[in-house]
Amino acid sequence: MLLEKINSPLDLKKLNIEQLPQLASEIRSRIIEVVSRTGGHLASSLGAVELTIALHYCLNAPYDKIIWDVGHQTYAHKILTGRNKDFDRLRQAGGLSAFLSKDESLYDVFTTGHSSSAVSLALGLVAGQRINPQDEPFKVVAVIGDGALSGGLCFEGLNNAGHLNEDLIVILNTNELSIAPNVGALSNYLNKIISLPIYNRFRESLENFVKTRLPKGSRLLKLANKFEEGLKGLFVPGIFFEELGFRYFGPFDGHNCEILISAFRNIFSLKGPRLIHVVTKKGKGYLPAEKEPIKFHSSPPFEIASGQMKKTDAPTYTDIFSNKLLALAEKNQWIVAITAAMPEGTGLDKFRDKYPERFFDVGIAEAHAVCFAAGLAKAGLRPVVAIYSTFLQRAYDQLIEEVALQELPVVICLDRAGLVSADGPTHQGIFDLGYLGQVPHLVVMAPADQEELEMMLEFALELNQPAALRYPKDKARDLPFKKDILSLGVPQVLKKGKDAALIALGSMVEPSLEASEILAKQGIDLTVINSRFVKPLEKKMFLALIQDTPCVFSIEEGLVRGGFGSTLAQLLQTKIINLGLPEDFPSTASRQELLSRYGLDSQGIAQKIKLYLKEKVYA
Ligand SMILES: Cc1ncc(C[n+]2csc(CCOP(=O)(O)OP(=O)(O)O)c2C)c(N)n1
Repeated sequence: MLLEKINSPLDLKKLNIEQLPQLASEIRSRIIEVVSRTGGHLASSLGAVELTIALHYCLNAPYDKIIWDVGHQTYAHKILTGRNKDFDRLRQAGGLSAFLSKDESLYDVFTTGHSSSAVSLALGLVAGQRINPQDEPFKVVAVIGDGALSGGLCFEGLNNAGHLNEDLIVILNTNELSIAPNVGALSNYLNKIISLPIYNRFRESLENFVKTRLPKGSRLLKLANKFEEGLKGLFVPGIFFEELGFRYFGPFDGHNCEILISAFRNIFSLKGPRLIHVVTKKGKGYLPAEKEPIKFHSSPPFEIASGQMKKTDAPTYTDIFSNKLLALAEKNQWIVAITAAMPEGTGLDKFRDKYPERFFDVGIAEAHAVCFAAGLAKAGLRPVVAIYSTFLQRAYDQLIEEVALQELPVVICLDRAGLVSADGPTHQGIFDLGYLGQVPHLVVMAPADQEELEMMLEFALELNQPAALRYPKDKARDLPFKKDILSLGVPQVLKKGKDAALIALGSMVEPSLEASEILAKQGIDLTVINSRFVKPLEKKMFLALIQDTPCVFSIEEGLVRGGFGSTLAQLLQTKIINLGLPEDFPSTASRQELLSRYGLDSQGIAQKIKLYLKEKVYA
C-alpha cells in the first residue's frame, strides 16, 4: 500500500510518476469506503483524485496556496495532507469537516462551502503578495468547476484578474455537471471545447510557426502576429478566457497524472493570468457514482457493492413542499419555479419534470435567481424561488431592492433553515430570521409541521406581496393539534398555562410542547403559543395573550441577536427571555446533536425555563 506511507505532500513527492495511478486507485478505495459509512460528497471528490495528486506533486503546499472552490471535491486533498487517519470521522462532530476548514489544516487556506468564490480569494492573495512580498514568492492556484463558473462572483473575479494581470493560475475542472446537469450558454461553450481538442493542436502549431519560422522584427512577423490573433478567434478553444486576459491551456485529460504533471510544471513557470482546463468524470472509478453522479453528488451512507443508499422513507419538509407546489401549480397556471442549481435538493425536480416550461434552473446564481423572479412577477407570474437558507445570503440585496421595494409577489421558500447536519458552519441556515426580519413589505412565516407548511405555501401564493417561508432539513412532523386558518400576523395558542408563556417559532413548536409536558410533571404550567409569523406580528393580539403571564419566553432555531424573539420584545415593549442560538458559527455535527448542544430540544428547553423561573438565571 502506497497510501500508508503518505502523511504529507512531501511523502507524495518521493513516489515516481509511474506509481501515481496506483496511489490514485488506493485513494479512491479509501474515499468510497469511508463515504459509504459517513455519507458525503462522493462523485466530485472521486473525479478530482488525479488532479489533486498532480497539484500536490507540482506545488509546495502549504507554502503555495491551493484555493478549492466550495471544497466539496477535496477528500483526496484531505487524505494527502495528513488527515488520512481522521478521514474515518468525516462530517462527524469532532471529526473532519465536510468542506475546507482553516482550523483543521494549514493546507486549507480558507474555510469554504459556498460556490464561486475561489478566483476572488486567490486573486486577493496574489495581489496582496505583490504589495506585501515574501522572501520566496508563493504560487496561488484556484480550482473551480464548470458549475462554479455559472456564478456571477466567479466572473467578477476572472474579469478583475485579467485586468490586474496578476500571476494567478486558475484550473477549470469541467465534468458537464454542477450538482444537476450544468446549465447556461457558457456550459455549452465548454462542452464544445471538450469535444473539439483538435483546435488546441492547431493553435500550438500556429504559434510555433509564427515564433520559430519568421525572422524577429520583420514585417512578416508583425503581420503574422495580427493574423494569428485573428485566427485565434476562429480556432482557439479558450478564446473567451483569452479575451478576459488569461492564457488558456487545455483541455487536458484530468485523469492522467503524467499529462497533468507535465502540463502543470510548464504552465506554473509562466507569468500572468493562466487558465488550465482539465476534463474529468464525476464519480470516476466507482460505477454506481459514474452512472448516477447526481445521486452521488452528496450521498447518504450506501452499500458499496450495489450502490444502494441507506435512506429512510419518512417524508421530509422538502418532500411536502415539492408535492404541495405541484398541486398548487395544477390549479394556477401562472406559478413558475426557480432554483439556483439545486433542483433535487430543493424538491423542484418534480416540478421540472411535470412543468418543464414553467421551471428555471439558473445555475449557481442566487442573486440572479431572485432578480429574475422579480422580472417574472412583474410580467404577471407567481414565481416561487426554492433555495437553501444559507445560499439566500447571496441574494439579500436583490430581495430588498428588486423584490421588496417593488412590492412584487415573489415567494421565497427557504429549505435547510436552522441547524443542518454534517455540512458544518458554512451551511447553517441560522441567519435568515435576522436578515429577513429587516426587509419591509416582506411577510415571513415558519411552519410548525407539514400541514402548516402546505397552508403557508398556499397562503403565500394568495398574498399580493413578497413572502418567505422557512423550514428545516428534517423529517416532516405531523403535530396533533387542529390548525386555525392562517391570518396575517396572527399566532395560535396551543396550550394555556399560568406560570409562563413560551412563544415558539416553526420547528421549535414541537419541542416546546414536549417541554411543557416535562415541566407539567414538575408542577410548572406553561402557555405555548405557535407564532406562525416572524413578521408581521399582530401586536395587540400578542399583548392580550401574554398579559396575565408572569414570565414570557420566545424560542427560535436561529440567532437570538436580531432574530424573531428580540424583535417581538421590541415590538411589545416588554421583557421576553429569548431562547435560540448564540452569536457563533456552529461546528460540524448532526442536527440532533446541535439542537441538544444549544438547548433547543425538549429537555434543554425545559431545563432553561425551569432554571429561569426558579433562580432567574439565563443559561
Ligand atoms: C452559493 C452556493 N450555491 C449552491 C451550492 C451547492 N453546491 C455545492 S457544489 C455545487 C456544484 C458545483 O459544481 P462544480 O463547480 O461544477 O463542481 P463539481 O461538483 O462538478 O466538481 C453546488 C451547486 C453552493 N455550495 N454554494
